[in-house]
Amino acid sequence: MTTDIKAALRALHIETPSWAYGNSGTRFKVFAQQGVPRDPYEKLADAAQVHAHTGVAPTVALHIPWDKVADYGHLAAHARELGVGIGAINSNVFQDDAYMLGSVTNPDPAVRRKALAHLLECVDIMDATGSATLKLWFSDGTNYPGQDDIRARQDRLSEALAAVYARLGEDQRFLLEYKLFEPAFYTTDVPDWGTAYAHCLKLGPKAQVVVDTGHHAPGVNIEFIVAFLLREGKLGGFDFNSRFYADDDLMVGAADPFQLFRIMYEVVRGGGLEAGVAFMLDQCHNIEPKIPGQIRSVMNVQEATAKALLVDRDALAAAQTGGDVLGANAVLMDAYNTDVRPLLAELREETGLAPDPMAAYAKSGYFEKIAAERVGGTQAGWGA
Ligand code: RM4
Ligand code: MN
Repeated sequence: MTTDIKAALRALHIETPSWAYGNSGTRFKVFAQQGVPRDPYEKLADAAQVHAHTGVAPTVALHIPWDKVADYGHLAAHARELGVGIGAINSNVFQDDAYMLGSVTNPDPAVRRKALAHLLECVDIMDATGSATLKLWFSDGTNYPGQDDIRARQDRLSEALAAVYARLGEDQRFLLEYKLFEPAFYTTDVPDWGTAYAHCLKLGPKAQVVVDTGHHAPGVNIEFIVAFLLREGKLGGFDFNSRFYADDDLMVGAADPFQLFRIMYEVVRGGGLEAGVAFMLDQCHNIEPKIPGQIRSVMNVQEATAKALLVDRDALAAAQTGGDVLGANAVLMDAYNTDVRPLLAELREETGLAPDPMAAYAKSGYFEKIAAERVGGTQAGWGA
């Protein structure tokens, strides 16, 4: 039993986002931190630290154009030298002046062409870096009733998605991300999993849905969405983070570790650990140090997964079939209430890692090194 759980935990890969290593903040203030990377190469070096101490974060998601470089093949080779690989390529059609009224759903065909050209360029970058995954998130929507034709915007979206889909290679896929609101306040063109699912279903197997845990209304049962999408073969991945109010981008498992456990239980239950689901973090560390913030987040996902793997599935099934409501609930809660930290410490030691990644990073001297070395230049942040 423990051997199986350990094997599953060793196989679990959590992808960190390049943008988590740069400065970020709110619309009120971005607080600069010491030692922050000045370019994508330095972001990869920081991500490699997270992998070095946790052993389960071997890939890094890029965001284009924040991670624009002259030679993507060179960047991928640099990543390999650091012991990590390039993960999902995140497109960005939300920061150009042209996109004020939308990108792929903009009423102006010239803007739509510009947005599509960027998405196709992202597939070129996938080719150059060996990435198999394109992540599409659109900030498109409207602020006022009557502002644009809701239905026509779906047609435009559908057309753009079909063009991107047609450009994908054999082993490439795209993940369509939904978000309830923000920056659009009245309608959003991909507001929920149902909209994303419908578009992906029409396109085929290389189009899947990505669940950003911060992109729902309060109280939405995310594990239900996960169970449903997995059952349909349409759960492409996660953008993990946690929220108290809106799209807070706080550390996954910090606000609601029980929700994370419930989500990971449905992943385990639905065979998601073996189904190529991408477990990505989409977070910003505004007030906490960034590398430890990522290490803590990776550990939180690991802990929730370990607890999910501990659920006694036979006992649960027996209680469920027997209509034993309290018994079934108790099986789940027993797993959730188990302290899995000793198991994870043991697992790390078995693979030659320190048992406590947070302490190991703090002792490594890496932060002192980057704080001293990374002086001058422009720190990376949103838009760079
Ligand atoms: C969006 C969405 C995307 C992420 C950007 C930075 O809200 O979550 O996944 O790439 O933010
Ligand atoms: Mn996201």
